[in-house]
Amino acid sequence: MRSVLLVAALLAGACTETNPAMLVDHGVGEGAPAGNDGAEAGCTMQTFYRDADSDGHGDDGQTTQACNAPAGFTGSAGDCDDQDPEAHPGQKKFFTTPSRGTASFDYDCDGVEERLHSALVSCVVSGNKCQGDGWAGSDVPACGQAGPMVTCVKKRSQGCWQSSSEVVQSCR
Ligand SMILES: [Ca+2]
Ligand SMILES: [Ca+2]
Repeated sequence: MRSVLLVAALLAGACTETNPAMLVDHGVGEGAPAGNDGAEAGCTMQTFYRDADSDGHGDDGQTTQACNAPAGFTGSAGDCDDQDPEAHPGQKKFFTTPSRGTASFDYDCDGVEERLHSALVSCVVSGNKCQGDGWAGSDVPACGQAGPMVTCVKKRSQGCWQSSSEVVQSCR
């Protein structure tokens, strides 16, 4: 029973800290409620999401209601892999290995594994330049798969020339 009261008191304290109006309304003298109901009613309860990897985005499936974000929770939802801090909404970087928790390449949580390089090579002469780059062969490598990446280079003796090197496909 004592621990229950302590938790209630802590919750009431947390609420009044962020809502000074509560102190004016109920904290002084007459009419102040004996229990914590009045203080709790003054809080704006919000939904918070479990953020196990501390990347600032939480798991939509693990929520709690509170006045303020409890430790380990955040107000931002949409983390598609809450075991990998590199995977979260808004991620701009591309990766050559899958994420830790869900083993997905969808690091920006938009539901799609977006490839960094998605074109096959097509070297073309444009004016005095040889332009273009992409993958050699007939297939664009899948996420995490290696393939020959071609860069188009103009050489005086060979015209538009393809320089190839092995590259691993990055995705997000
Ligand atoms: Ca997270
Ligand atoms: Ca994505």
